[in-house]
Amino acid sequence: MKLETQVGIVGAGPAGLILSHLLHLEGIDSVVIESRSRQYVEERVRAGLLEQGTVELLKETGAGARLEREGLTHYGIELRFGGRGHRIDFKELANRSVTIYPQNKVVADLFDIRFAAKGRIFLEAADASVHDFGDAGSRGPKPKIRFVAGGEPHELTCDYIAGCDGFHGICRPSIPEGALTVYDRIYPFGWLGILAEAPPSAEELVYAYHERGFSLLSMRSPTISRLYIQCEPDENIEEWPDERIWRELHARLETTDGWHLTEGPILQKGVTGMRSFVIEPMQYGRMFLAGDAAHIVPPTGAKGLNLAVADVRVMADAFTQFYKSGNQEALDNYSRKCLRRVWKVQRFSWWMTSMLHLFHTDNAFDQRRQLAELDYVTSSRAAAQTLAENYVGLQME
Ligand code: RFL
Ligand code: PHB
Repeated sequence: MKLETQVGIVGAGPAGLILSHLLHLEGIDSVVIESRSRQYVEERVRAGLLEQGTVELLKETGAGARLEREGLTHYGIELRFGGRGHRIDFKELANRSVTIYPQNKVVADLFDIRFAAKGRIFLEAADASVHDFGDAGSRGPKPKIRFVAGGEPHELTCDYIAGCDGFHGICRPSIPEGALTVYDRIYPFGWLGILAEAPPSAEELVYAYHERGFSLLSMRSPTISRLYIQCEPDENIEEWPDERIWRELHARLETTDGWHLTEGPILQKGVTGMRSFVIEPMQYGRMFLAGDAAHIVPPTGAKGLNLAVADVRVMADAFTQFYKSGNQEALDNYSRKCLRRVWKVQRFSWWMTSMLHLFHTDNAFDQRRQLAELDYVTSSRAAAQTLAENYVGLQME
């Protein structure tokens, strides 16, 4: 079947869905192609924390009704080390907040909105491939996205392709080798994450440094906790029965003032590797990459989803300018504009990761240095403010 649209979007994660929603509000047509089922995408447990700017965007564009009801607004986090907690007060230091609201709900809300607006989304689309998107110097003819849906081959002709297909997608690898520069760092550890049916044991998130390794207490709702522990990058989850996970969490989160970690049935568990990754530029001919397709951050700064949203905001503005006036300047500047934020967020995510995790290559000197850094961050207003303004989200340019 032959189809046409203005912007062909590969991937219905947060980046692809928010982009199609923003374009729709500007009267720009798009088609989204997603390899998974709606149920799979809506049940995938991933991010949990939204910056205030992300929350405001969703609310201002009519995608925030459930978020307004169910999101948990937080005005700080706790850094815990040496058996004691130290609060970083976002309200006082940055006059902003963050919101706990799970990524799968963000995605579910956007599916509802796009389908209600008769948005075209092809789910369970197999064998997607991208063609004729030009090269670095010229835009060339109209690009095409080919895919198979409902057992039938489809060809979508569009003006532009938005590669929102995540780290393992097909868009980035379709750009000829040598056209992109890759900046990459793989960390020598991973996170073992659980979802537990237990009321969160703290009101705000707790990032804990411990000689046994990092741990994080987060949440999804007033009845569901989300907890992580630093583990080996290739940790075998089979070797982690529930009791072992709880034992490790108790040890790493323990305080000297009798704080208590509430346990509950573990609903889900998994291991994630950690890396920092950026490609430059984030565009090639008529193809623009956004979100995890273009960059990955380690999750310690809670930035991946928020960065994906920042990218598609810039992209939607650039398309709007182009379709309103024919002016391509904003499209030409897409990558440059995004990368300024991307690198600042990379720096912050790397810094949080380096400060809070145990590195096997480190010695006692490095551990003392990490503790001194935590002491500094929690006792100097200037240092705490630096953490706060990055954590709540840098302002959009
Ligand atoms: P996604 O979400 O990976 O969506 C890409 C979509 O593209 C589809 N796709 C294809 N479709 C068609 N054809 C193909 N060939 C395709 N290949 C792939 C996929 O099925 C998918 O639906 O990328 P997007 O939209 O860029 O969004 C990025 C975020 O998902 C990611 O950065 C965050 O989850 C990262 N992250 C966090 N981010 C935050 O902002 N705050 C957090 O608290 C936070 N915590 C986390 C996280 C990521 C984690 N993991 C599991 C990596 C915690 C964890 C544990
Ligand atoms: C989460 O709730 O999943 C979460 C929160 C903060 C992070 C990472 C993950 O830094």
